[in-house]
Amino acid sequence: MSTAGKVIKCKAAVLWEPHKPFSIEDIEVAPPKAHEVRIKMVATGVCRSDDHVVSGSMVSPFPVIVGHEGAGIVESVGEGVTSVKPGDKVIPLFSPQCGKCRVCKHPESNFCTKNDLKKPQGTLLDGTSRFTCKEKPIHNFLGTSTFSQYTVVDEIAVAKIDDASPLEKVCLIGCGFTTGYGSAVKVAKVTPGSTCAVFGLGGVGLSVIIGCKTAGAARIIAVDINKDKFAKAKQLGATECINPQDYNKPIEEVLQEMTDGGVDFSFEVIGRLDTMNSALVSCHAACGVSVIVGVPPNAKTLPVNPMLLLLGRTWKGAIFGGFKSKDAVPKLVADFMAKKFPLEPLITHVLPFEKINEGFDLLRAGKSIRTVLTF
Ligand code: COD
Ligand code: ZN
Ligand code: ZN
Repeated sequence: MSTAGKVIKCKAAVLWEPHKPFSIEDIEVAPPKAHEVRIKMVATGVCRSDDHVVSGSMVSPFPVIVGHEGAGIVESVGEGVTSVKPGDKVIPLFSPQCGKCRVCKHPESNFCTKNDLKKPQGTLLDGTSRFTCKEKPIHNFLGTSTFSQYTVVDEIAVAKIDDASPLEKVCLIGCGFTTGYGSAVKVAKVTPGSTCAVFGLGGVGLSVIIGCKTAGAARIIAVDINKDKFAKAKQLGATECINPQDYNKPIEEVLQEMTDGGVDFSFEVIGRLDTMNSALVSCHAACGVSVIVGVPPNAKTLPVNPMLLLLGRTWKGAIFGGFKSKDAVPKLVADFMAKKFPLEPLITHVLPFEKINEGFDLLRAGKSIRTVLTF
């Protein structure tokens, strides 16, 4: 029997307040309104930003259903939806693409003004949410809320992908993989034969390495204080791995000496101010490009000597790997299907959705690269 147009009762992981575990609840999901899409989730990754909501370091209205790295199948669509139809495989987009705002019309930029990331309202574009639980409205998260058996998203925040794609893998294209990979191929525009340094070898840093390798970098120097991360980094394309704790001088000096004055491209994928500075200084003073990928601590700033930029360095950053999401996600899935890059090495754990708290324990203990929850 079709569920279109009806309220769907299902399970979701609700966060009632910060610092508490996820609570699996029976919720109601209202039908999609005009220009909205209701999705049956099939798989979702566990990303650090979801945990930032739990810990309170990312501001979001409560109660909330988080999760933003998912993949699923369209259950029904609201009036006026043309880009997807029931039965389509899709990836929700936490960074949407309205196609009409100044940013969407800019040839290079991607951070659409219709995002719910900069000043989170916890709603869809119309200012409301489709979730209720125990008669209370439950907030959305980044317009995606993938920790639910069903979710509703705006049409500008969903991309149709290849019918044959394995959703329990390509869900990573919804956040972590794309953030890292795009930082190399789209934001830095890594060139063939170049030398790169990647600071931080979590799931996002490893995805930067995949991007550098795909772009044809000749040397990829992986930097981490945890040497247990080196084996996987090498497997994915790192040519050298270094631990700053093994040297009695700053790591930027080590990198400058190793690379005739500095690397061509450096990436900070940790989210620390000191390593953002090290990454900047380790790229060549006249022709280096340094990309900030990690999110810095709330409201913290970094003093910078302008001379670091005056000689010709470029310092930049981007959300979602600089990709215009609705255009790029189907292409990235097609590239994965064509074996242009792997996702499997990033997935260390697969758990049933009900074990979501276990997935977050693995993340907090540093035991997982990516955990995928399946519905
Ligand atoms: N020097 C070198 N390495 C270090 C240091 C240090 N001082 N401190 C920590 N590290 C290493 C750790 O050992 C670890 O291996 C790595 O850095 C960090 O890895 P993870 O697993 O903690 O992190 P990731 O890869 O999952 O993600 C980290 C980001 C910083 C990139 C994270 O903030 C993020 O996901 N940013 C995405 C930005 C974004 O677009 N957000 C919007 C939606 S998510
Ligand atoms: Zn994320
Ligand atoms: Zn836009």
